[in-house]
Amino acid sequence: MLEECALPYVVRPVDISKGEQFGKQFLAISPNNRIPAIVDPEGPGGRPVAVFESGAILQYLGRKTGKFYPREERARVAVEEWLFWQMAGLGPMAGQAIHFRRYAPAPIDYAIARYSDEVNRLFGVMNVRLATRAFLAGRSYSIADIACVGWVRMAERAGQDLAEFPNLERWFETIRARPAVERAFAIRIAAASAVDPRDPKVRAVLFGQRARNS
Ligand SMILES: N[C@@H](CCC(=O)N[C@@H](CS)C(=O)NCC(=O)O)C(=O)O
Repeated sequence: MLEECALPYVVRPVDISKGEQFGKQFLAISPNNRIPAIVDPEGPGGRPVAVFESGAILQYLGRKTGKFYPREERARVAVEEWLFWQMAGLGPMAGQAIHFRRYAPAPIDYAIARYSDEVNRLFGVMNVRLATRAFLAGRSYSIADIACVGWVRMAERAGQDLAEFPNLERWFETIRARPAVERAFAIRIAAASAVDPRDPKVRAVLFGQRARNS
């Protein structure tokens, strides 16, 4: 979204494998100890604003720039349906599918099937939707597509073959070819590529998290 809107930005990596997401400074920005989060130094009223949760970030940037988030109510509600559909469905389910397929200490067939099937179903929902529309919310590319594309890119890891979903595949290829998306996909963050969720030290930070009361 930052690339699409040609907004100036600086990437500040948070190494979640080392527990940097629990740092006081980061928690003040993102109290759920998750990336992504942004700080806009020129927020509302000219004062800085911090935003966490990718859907909220996309809506914020869409409102700020007037891009990829239509103002007209009928168009906006369609964008929001698919944005929330990702936040509540595709993102969490694909995340679990990848976890149980790649990171569980021992394979649990039931969990692998449950989450892989659900991603398969969700891909099917997109595939049907995209049979008659160029993009998820309709004719125009929007923050809903931006929210979903990263997960479709991980199809294989989530146990899916895009060839099974021709409309979704066409949508993915169209979006992937956008120069801003190419630039964004090309960003390599050294810390992120070094994360190995099989490393016991990393596992101790990332998995089995329970409530922290301060
Ligand atoms: N619903 C959140 C999900 C964010 C999320 O799960 N981020 C993961 C990395 S992809 C994270 O920061 N994990 C850190 C941790 O588990 O401590 C969003 O869309 O922003």
